[in-house]
Amino acid sequence: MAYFSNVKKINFEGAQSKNPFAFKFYNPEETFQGKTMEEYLRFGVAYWHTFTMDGSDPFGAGTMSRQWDRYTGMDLAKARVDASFEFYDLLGVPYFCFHDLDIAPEGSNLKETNQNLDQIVGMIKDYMKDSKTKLLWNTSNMFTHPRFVHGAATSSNADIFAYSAAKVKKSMEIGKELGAENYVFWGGREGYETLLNTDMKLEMDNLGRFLHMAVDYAKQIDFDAQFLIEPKPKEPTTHQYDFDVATGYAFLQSYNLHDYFKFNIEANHATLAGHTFEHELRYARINGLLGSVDANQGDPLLGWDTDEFPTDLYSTTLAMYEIIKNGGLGKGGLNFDAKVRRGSFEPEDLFHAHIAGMDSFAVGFKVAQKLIEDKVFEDIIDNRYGSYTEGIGLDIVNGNTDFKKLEDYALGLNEIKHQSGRLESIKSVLNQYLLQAYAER
Ligand code: XUL
Ligand code: CO
Repeated sequence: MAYFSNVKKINFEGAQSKNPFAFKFYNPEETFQGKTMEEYLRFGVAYWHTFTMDGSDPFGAGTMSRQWDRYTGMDLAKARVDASFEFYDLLGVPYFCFHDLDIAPEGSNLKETNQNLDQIVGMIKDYMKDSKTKLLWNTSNMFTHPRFVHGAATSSNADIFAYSAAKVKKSMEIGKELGAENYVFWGGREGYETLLNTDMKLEMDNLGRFLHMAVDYAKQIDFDAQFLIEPKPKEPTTHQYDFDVATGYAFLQSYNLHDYFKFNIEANHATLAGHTFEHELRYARINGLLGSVDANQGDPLLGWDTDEFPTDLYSTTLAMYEIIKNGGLGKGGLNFDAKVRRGSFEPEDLFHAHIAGMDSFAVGFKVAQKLIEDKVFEDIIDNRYGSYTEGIGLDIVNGNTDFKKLEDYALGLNEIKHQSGRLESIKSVLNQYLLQAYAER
């Protein structure tokens, strides 16, 4: 049956269009550096927010009106798969992502859960034969079930460590079966609530051991997906071990895992860690670790992960600046780890939300391209750090000096001259570029 019979294929109509079911800026066929916008941006739909979750929050019941919700159990899981591929085709989106639990219900034991998964994975595989939509990444949900109350790979209970390994093993097999381009590790419960009952060293060592076993198993089964760590500082756990990119990178280096992992960076996780989205992207990029993106935005007035669809054009522009500077995302993509608001309960809202997100990143992409083409930030930065291109600065950068020589130099300095940082002027130039993106249309 059709779940979205009111909706026709979403096409690009341009900035003047008043059709709420059309792209205004995302033109999948427009090319940049020999790639189409579709190939460059690699948008993905998050299965959990779009087909599985019902709009409930800690204070209230679900609100979403979803035709597939009249089914239960495996029938519901199958109806969701039908709905998902209808949605991908209408939206024309190239990728989707899921957790094991999003696609199939848990059975009464692990064996039964795996059998449920096998059935649904077979069905997804059949759909994928005719659909252009591919699997950007999959992952394992090791946070919802009460068995993960004390964590998964960092649980105080060794049985849960083993159970978690079995789940990730199965998920990797599923990833291989469906041709996943990446595999994500988000450790929602890998952290601690209080140090008073926590052996932090053992927990972190165990996480290191766990990830090494995952790397080994991928080799064994020839699963060539890029492994990604998705940092988040807190929520649901008070303190997560992969707090942010810098903390995650230190962890990977300490446990000799840095050759096997990159980062999946989520905007709302960045802001929860007290960083901007672009900070996390930059940190990963300059260390060669920018793998993929969970595209969303938080609410600066709230202190939790609101997972809103991204519409802030400053943020999408500065994010796309990092992504273009990175030469694109390689195997990664822009996965909308975002949910419609509880009040946006109609199925059509799922289209409006994705259109808003895709258009916002398309604008960001175009503005960032122009900023880079005109070397706006590059010129400002080259000029600001010009003192390192000659004289003592060049000696510092080339390693041709030491404290004694620097002291001699400093003693001879009479007057130190600075130049203005020009922040207000730079922000006004950024506004100009953003507004021009519209003016040119
Ligand atoms: C939770 C979150 C997850 C990961 C995958 O904040 O972002 O959905 O993306 O487990
Ligand atoms: Co995420």
